[in-house]
Amino acid sequence: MRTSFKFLILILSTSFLFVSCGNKGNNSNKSALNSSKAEKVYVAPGEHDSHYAFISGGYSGNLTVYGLPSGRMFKEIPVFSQFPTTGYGYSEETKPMLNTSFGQIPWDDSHHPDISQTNGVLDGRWIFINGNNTPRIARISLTTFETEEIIEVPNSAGNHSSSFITENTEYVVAGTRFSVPVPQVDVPINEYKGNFKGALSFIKVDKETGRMGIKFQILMPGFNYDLSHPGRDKSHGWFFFTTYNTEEASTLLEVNASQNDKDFIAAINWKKIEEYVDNGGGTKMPTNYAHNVYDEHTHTATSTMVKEVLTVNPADIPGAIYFLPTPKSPHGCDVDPTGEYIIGNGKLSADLTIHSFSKMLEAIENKKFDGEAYGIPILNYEDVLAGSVKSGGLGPLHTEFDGLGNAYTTFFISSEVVKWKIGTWEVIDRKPTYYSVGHLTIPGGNSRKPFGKYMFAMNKITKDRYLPTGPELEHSAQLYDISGDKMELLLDFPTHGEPHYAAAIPADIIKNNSKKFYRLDENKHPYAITSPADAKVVREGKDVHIYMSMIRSHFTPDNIEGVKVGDKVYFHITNHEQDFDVPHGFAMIGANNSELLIMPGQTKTLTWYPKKVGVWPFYCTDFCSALHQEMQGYIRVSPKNSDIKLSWSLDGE
Ligand SMILES: [Cu+2]
Repeated sequence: MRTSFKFLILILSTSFLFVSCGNKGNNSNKSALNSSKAEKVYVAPGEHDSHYAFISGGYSGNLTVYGLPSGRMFKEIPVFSQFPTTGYGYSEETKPMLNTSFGQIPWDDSHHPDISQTNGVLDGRWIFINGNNTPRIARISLTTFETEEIIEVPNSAGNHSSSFITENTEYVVAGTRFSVPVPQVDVPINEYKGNFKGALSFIKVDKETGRMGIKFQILMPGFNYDLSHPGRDKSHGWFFFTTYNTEEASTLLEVNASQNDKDFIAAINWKKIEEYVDNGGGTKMPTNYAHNVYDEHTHTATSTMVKEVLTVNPADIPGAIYFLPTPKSPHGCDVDPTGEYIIGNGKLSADLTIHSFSKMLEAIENKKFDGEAYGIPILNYEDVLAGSVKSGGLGPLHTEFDGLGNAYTTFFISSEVVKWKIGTWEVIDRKPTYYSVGHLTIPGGNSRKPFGKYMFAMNKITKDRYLPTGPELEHSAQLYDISGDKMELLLDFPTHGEPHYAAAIPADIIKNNSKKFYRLDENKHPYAITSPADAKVVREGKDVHIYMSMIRSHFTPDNIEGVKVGDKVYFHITNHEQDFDVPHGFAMIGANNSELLIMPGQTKTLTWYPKKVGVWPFYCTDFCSALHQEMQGYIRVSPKNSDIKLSWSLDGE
């Protein structure tokens, strides 16, 4: 009685709280409880979100899929990190995906996803993302939502100005943040100046298959290449990179790399360099990097070491590269949908600098230069300046566009998003974020055709936005409706890892192409079996290969005898279901790696070392039917020197 009375009081006081907050007006963030905002993000049971958002996982090394406007998390796609949930990076088939010239690297720091494009419009075929720490670029299929390819990037370090895509997906670019000796050599660090190089890699993407290959690397002066953006429309054929540390300092960078009032945006005419390379230009340099490809039909990845890379010295291609002076250590580098404006955000500046592409071409035409750096002409700041946004904010980072002539820029230090008008540079609106915003994303907002409607900001710090979970809180994204003149905050939702950039796309472009299961008649895995009747166990010396089938709710074979301590047992498991959303799991007691999650029609292999004599169970980890608990079997492990014959039971025997 007493308890229910307390409960009633609680309900009354809570509803009072809600009402009073709602009445407080717009200056309180509690106004997000306002019912019209709730309706804008509410996706009723059984209904689908209108957009996909692919948010980088930062130090998770992965990419996470969310729905908009609900903010619901749908899937974590393992990319550069082992993922025990599915066995990615643990199964024999996926281990080669994480191979590099440094050996197996089970982790990375993933930053900037970008969706493939045709004619500057998101086409939803693939999404690319960079590994920042051990430089790599991955390609993920937006049919299977699986990582299909990872290419290591040699001569690079802190692969940060990546992975951005030209408007017909001709190239995905991978620019180094840290300059390093190229090729690597043991050298005193104080000999940095003039000796270190910044490699900007142009990775060609095959039109049909998406297969990647490094076409050329431009060996730029030893600055730090922070972010980049391809030209669009009229500036298609060019790529723009922000630089900092044009001082080429090698110590106390937080002071010494901020000495120059202006660093540069490097403008690179990649079509001109491509032509030079196609005509035999460039120098082949010996190197060693991994190229890992996952085959959807063998369900298996292979890793190949590549021994050579084509390098290009900017001095050999006059007229291909120019420097645009840009104030105060620019971070973000963004190009508007028309391709005319290149926005450099000086992270130590309050204002945004907007360069004009046509003014740049004119200055180049008239050879109006203000000196050069390592043979690369520097243009006059005033000659290329289109305007600047006097924002009054602090720490501008990144800009996206709504396709209606407006731009949106994040300000890290003052924690806000500022909306401004392209051409007049006037600030139209500003909204706070909670707290310390990094990137922001508008679906298609970095392409020729933004889809508008939503913008979401990705915050570095979450503080009081959710129930506390100890010292670590998930980072946060905040969703805004941008369909009106003023931005409207609709929703907070947590994101996994540290979200850097994100890509978002209307769901209609990809949802109908999403694969529902792998066809068994296309399964070319060398250890696949076509039906449970083909299940068998084969001994090859100390290796025992189990050709296993799984189908609701049974493993075939299920009771295996004749395995000995010191053997190496391979479970090659084919999921024989041909039905949407029916994976099975596999876990073996004492396995040193992971479990497996095997999709319908797929084959995966788990390696197990029997270490102890006895009878040991394995079971299905993914609840698959009412008799899921019965989906189980045993392996009998006998002493090393025993002579028990291999035997097993098949379906119904
Ligand atoms: Cu099962």
